[in-house]
Amino acid sequence: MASLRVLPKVSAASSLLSRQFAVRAYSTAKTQSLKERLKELIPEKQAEVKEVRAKYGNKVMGETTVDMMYGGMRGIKGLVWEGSVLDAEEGIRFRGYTIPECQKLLPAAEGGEEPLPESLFWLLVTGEIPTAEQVKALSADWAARSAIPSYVEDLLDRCPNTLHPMSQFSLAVTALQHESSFAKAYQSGVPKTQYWDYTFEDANDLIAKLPNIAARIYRNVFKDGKVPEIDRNLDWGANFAHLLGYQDPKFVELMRLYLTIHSDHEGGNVSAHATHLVGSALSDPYLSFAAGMNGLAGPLHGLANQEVLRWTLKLREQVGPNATDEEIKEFLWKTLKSGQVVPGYGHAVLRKTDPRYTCQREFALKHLPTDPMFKLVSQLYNIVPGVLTEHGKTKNPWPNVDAHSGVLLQHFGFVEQDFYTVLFGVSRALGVMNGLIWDRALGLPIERPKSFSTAHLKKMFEGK
Ligand code: CMX
Repeated sequence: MASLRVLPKVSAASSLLSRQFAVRAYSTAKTQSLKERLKELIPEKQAEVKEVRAKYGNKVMGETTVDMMYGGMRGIKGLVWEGSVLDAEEGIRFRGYTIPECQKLLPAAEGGEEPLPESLFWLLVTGEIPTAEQVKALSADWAARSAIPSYVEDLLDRCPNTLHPMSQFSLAVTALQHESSFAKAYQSGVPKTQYWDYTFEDANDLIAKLPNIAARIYRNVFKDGKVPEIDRNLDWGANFAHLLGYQDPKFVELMRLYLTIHSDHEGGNVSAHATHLVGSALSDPYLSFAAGMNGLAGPLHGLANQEVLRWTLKLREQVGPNATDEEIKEFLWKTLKSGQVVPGYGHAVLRKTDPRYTCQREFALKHLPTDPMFKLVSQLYNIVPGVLTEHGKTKNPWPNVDAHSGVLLQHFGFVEQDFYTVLFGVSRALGVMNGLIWDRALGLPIERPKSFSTAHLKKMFEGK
């Protein structure tokens, strides 16, 4: 496999053409597994990071103001995240690739068009576009790892149906910690240089098991409690759709797209940062992911996707199915004047329409252009930014990923809004598990930023 080392490096700056060359060149290593490839990449990356630290270690990245300290650390540059970078104007790039580029270059299922989430995971981990064969092998690997222990099944079966699906999800993942290879290896005293290996195993086990956990919650809370078997010949997204009870090939494609685009949004968002932070204490990947999911369950983050559909249905109920723009504006002002946020709009980093929104809109235009709720969401897209701008508070009046996802799901009969954030969580595992694998491969230390009290700040600056 030595020939692989001459492959061109894929970076945010490299052109689409060189990426296409990378795709062709890389296909010579068709049979190499993700772990084998990662094992080759780790020493290269370690050397690269060593060089970057030696050359630029004392460069200043920006200044921290007192406002930033009180303001959610917004804009403070304090994290390294290999999988993706978010540009305020353009949106997310996964290892340098935009969402449309991923849709074009990443392998799809046979007869499908949307990227397979497994292929996105490969890209996140390696920075390289996998071959169809490599993705197939990864799908088979995840299917083989997918079974969940009976104590996790029992735990979920005992949860009251009134316990929010995200709480059940977090509970099940925490319990699954019992299986952690990393925790066992740490206890047995494996050297730090091997941490990435056990983290990789846990990450893949966890990702593989999430469809079974999530589907069990869905079936218990909303259906008959019976979860079908994983089909070893199917990809991760198709299996997940089937476990949930949806066979329509268009829904399966939607699931693949959904699981791809919700995966990663650089390192500072609550779910990614929480996973990274907890992982930095060498808590194993299960405990770290559960922490991230508890953050995703907040209404300003992932829970917004359930809030959007709930709010949109309330809007339709109050103003009727064929509301005029004026009636919608009136409803929007009512929401804002009551002190609530308009869910699905605004973002801490983005200052334009989220490309994750745009690609879901394109899916809708292609597959459900006449759906009445999609028409309403489109009408909102034309109205909300103007109202939020007039309201004058939000720095970004444009829609984010959550403004669109619910309307696609409800079209296929998936109307149980309280479950939507679990779907987001299953996808987010791809991004944050990649983050943890690289954290351990690069030997990153425990996270410990400095804090001050208000009294101390006053003392520092009074009279200056
Ligand atoms: N509706 C009404 N007010 C909004 C708003 C919205 N959609 N978005 C922001 N604002 C308000 C904020 O609440 C804040 O008000 P206060 O000064 O009274 O506290 C003000 O505008 C400034 O906020 P901001 O700097 O523009 O936004 P933040 O970085 O603080 O917050 C976010 C970002 C996403 C939490 C916020 O835009 C929001 O609450 N949006 C609605 C919820 C949502 O869709 N969340 C999902 C985000 C994507 C995800 O993580 O999944």
